[in-house]
Amino acid sequence: MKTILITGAAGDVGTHLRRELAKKYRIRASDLRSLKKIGGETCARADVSKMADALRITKGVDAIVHLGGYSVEGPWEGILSANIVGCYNVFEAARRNGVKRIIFPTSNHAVGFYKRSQTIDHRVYIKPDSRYGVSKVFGEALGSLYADKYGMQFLMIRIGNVNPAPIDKRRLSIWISPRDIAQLVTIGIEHPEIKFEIVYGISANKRAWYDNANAFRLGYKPQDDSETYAAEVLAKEKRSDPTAEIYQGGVFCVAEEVPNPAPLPRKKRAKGRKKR
Ligand code: 15L
Repeated sequence: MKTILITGAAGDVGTHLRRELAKKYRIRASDLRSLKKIGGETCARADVSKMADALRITKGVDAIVHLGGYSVEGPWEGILSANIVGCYNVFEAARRNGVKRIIFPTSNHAVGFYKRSQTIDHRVYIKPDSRYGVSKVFGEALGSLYADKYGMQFLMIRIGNVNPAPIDKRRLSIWISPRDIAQLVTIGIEHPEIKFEIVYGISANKRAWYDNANAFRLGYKPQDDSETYAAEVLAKEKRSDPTAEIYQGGVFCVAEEVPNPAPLPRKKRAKGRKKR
């Protein structure tokens, strides 16, 4: 059985994945925050903005799902340390520890300034909609470098929104169910021919604005479609900013800060703010 490190394991996506993958893999769950053990997994508290922590948790694993980081638009200091320094540390620690396979959940916000009227595939030029989106592009670029220069293998999943059900109109286009994201991550761990691939992390949504041909080529067969929830979601939809309505990234295209669903522990947050 393969041992898989999941960073940022206490977050929503991490928690869904740990549940979905618990029977398939030996999971090492890691986070800055304290973790409640799921099944037979092992837990490791770590701050990946410190190289020593990144080296410790990446030792002896077969693959890494690097979810850890700032997951929305917010202050630059937080994004810099969690998503730029943290991402570098995890990829570099993996290289030094001989871990070849990394699944990097990048984001729809790496290309959020494409219009909703457009259908885009994995080859489009990046159009980040936020500092957060830029940090995801950094992860994609770093993965590309480590694939070409060091022969490491990366599946970049530009995730839409992972949730048991879609929560609004924009998410009807970019929603992915927990079992579908688990399927994509499994492809990232198991597919024998991955060197560097970008796919979109969405279910089989009728309203998708991505052409996810690259994921299908790698064997992805999504089980869910947000359309099942469309009537209910649209009935509750509130008006949002007209600019946000035009672009795929929605409110990330106009906001300086989006509420963080996974805030840092208080001590770290205060440190980030002071330097602003
Ligand atoms: C993301 O990249 C975030 O990590 C997640 O929290 C959601 O905000 C999602 O995008 C989204 O666009 O809904």
